[in-house]
Amino acid sequence: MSKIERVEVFVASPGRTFVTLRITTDDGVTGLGDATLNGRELAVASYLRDHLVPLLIGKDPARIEDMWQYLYRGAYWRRGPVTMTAIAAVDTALWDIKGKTAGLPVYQLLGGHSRDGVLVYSHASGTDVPSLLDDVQRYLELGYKAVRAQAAVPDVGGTYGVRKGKVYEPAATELPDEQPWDTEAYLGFAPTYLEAVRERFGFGFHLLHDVHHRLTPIEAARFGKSVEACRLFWMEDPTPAENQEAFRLIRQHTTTPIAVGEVMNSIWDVQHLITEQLIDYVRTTVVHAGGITHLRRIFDLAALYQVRTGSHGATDLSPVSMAAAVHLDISVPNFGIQEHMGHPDEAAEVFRTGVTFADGMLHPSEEPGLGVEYDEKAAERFPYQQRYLPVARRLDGSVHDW
Ligand code: EZ4
Ligand code: CO
Repeated sequence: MSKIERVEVFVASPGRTFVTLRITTDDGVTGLGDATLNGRELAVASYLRDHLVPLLIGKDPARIEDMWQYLYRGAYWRRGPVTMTAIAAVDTALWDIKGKTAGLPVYQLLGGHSRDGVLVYSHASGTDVPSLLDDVQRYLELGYKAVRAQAAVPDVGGTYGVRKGKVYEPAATELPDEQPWDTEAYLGFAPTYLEAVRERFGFGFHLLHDVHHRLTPIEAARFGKSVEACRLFWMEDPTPAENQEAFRLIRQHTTTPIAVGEVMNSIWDVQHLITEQLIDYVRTTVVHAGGITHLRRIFDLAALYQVRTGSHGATDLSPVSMAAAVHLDISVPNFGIQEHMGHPDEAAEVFRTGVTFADGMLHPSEEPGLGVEYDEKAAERFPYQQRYLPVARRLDGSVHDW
């Protein structure tokens, strides 16, 4: 039996912050896990360094399921983003090790190909409608078969999802940027630019939109109804999902498909959304929902209820997470779509990934394990930088869901 000999936690900011776990066995096999929780990175790094590393040393890296149960049940305290991201990092690293030990890419351990490639969507945005349309055109020319569209609400600003640099990065300031929010202005404007996109480019590609938790259930119902003619692939996070029951009301009013789950961390957080068929796509991820082991459990539950997968894949999910996502996406029967935003250029100096993009799809590496390498020497050139996600305030100054 091989043993876990060394466990390292790296925190670096190559263009943005990533927390990376590396587990090394006594026979020299290494595995990587992503532990990045945007804006709360050091809490997960501490959970790993201070609480999990001592539990891992000397353990059998082959017992992935047992390790998951040990870390989850053994904590006594359950769920939550910090715990589940830390467990995810360990789980992902152990799958990487198992693949390398078996000489197989991780997707082969998960049952092999269920499809030829992983359909992805990218993010088009604009400060106004013409610049959004130019951006949609750019992504279609790059070969994307699915595009998310977001534009800044005129005169209000603060709209979610509008890119400033090369890659959309909401965690861009040392302390939270406080941004204004006006629901009525958004509800009046957003349908008009989604219609403009369909008018200009037609229906030969999938169009998505992220509401980013900003609406009440009845407002979300109104929004979904008002964009039905655009035939969206989905409207994402129309209302905050702590109250899963809230989605029943939205469902009763609109046929616009619904995607939820990027901030959810466990099967229990999405249980009723899935079993009561209140959503169409579940967006939980490897990194924030307990690793490959737990995410596969969520996806299997979803399959029973004709809910498909649509995992989060923003810049704050490292190349390690993205590789793990692609291995899972290519193998599960109920895959829907995968978000794909890419990373700042500096990230490529630290992470070498075998994931490739062609014809609107991602393809996993054929290397054993996840197919990602971490260059810790290069990472030293990018010391940790404190960054927070923004906070939204309504026009009367009260805090809103960002
Ligand atoms: O705001 O990942 O669909 N994608 C998103 C993201 C999230 C960030 C938060 O860290 O909503 O851009
Ligand atoms: Co989102």
